[in-house]
Amino acid sequence: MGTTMSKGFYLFRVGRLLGVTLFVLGAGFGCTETTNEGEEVPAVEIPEEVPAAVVIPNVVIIVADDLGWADVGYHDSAIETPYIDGLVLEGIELDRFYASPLCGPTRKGLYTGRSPVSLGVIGNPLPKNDSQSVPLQEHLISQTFKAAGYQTWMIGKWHLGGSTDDGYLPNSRGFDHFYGFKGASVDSYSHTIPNGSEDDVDWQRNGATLDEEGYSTDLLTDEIVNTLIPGRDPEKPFFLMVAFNAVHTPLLGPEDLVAKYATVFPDDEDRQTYAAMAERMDYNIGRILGALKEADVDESTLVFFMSDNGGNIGDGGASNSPLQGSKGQVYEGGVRVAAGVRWPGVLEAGSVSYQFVTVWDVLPTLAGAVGLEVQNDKEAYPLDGRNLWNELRGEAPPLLAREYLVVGTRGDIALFDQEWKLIKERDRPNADGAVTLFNIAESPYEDHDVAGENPDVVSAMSERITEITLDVADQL
Ligand SMILES: [Ca+2]
Repeated sequence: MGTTMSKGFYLFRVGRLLGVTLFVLGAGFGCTETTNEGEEVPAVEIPEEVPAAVVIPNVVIIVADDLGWADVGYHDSAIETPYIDGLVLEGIELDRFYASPLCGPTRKGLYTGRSPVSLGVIGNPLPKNDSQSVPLQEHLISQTFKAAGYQTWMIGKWHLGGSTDDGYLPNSRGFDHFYGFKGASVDSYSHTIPNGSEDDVDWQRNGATLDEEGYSTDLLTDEIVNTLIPGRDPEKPFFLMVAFNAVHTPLLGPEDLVAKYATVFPDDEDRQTYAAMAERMDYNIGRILGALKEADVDESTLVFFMSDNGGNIGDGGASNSPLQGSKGQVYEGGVRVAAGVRWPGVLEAGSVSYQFVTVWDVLPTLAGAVGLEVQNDKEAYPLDGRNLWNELRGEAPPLLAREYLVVGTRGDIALFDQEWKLIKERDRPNADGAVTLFNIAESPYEDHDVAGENPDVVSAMSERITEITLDVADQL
């Protein structure tokens, strides 16, 4: 089922594009106002009924950490996630959204629109040096929005680097405000790095380490709903990145919710706590959506939701059923994740897109949705992602997958191309070099290997893997 635009979209779009253009031009003359000044431009009429408040839309990206495919209510989970369900079902459910199987590589693609291979650093940023960080010459999503006059806020998990050099941290990379932590995960209560001492606090606001009490998911949301949204400059739009540490390990959940899920999953303590973390995250997503409504910007705010990788079904308490595999693996359970986009003033509720979308596409797609051009150096650092806004809305026919390559923790690689998914397993006992091929739309649970029937496809895609990964072969 395709999505149609609401009646006001065309008028809205004219006003919005004009507003952005005016701002960029005005900035060169020291002008800081972004209000609707359409009448001053010849040959374009801005109807009076277009409210100034929606001229330039806000953009909010919410990233869950390690949330399993099967762990959202709209995928029939016993874990209650009414606000995530509402967010997705009130807009477009992205049924075939693909991330990397690991936190760091997904975030690299999300922020740059480029593949980790193109960045030249394919792994997780490291805690003791910056060798796997996003290189400083790369353009980030925050910089595109900042250049267009947006207020830019980063809340939660960074994990793009900065363990030794603050130049890699959000405040140096296009964000006006950063509240959260720079590493891979934190203890939800002590805000220290997992298994660290009490001195290993990774919790800060704009560079100043904080000693705070509270549950991290609640604290991150407090910053948004109590400070940022009410205290914003209403004359400017905002770009908000919210990256929760939930539901990543260490598993620590609010006691009342852990007790609730002890009756739902009586034989699995990890899952009880994981479910409690998930529901608490969902509750806080509801608080963010409520704050948008309270501020009367609900209809002028695009909200995009995704998990950064599949659920950790080992010691992480997650479920990806019926998809195969786990976080860290290149099987569907590691990379195909829950996602959706909501924009009440523009998108009609209740559609599902089966377009193949990758995390690399988020930057060009969301920028395109609000009429911005990505400000990257297109010759030196071209995007791997592309703007799929029309495809998602059903206004253009779906496109098959382009080449999309993901790398798992054990060096396994999957390459998507058109209808195919080739998996090359490495460094695994009894599986070294094993190759499987799936028509991934026909075999979404990876239970029908057709490698033997398609030797030419296997050969060609195997060669492409070697070519694509040539420059990073030493990191595999
Ligand atoms: Ca993750």
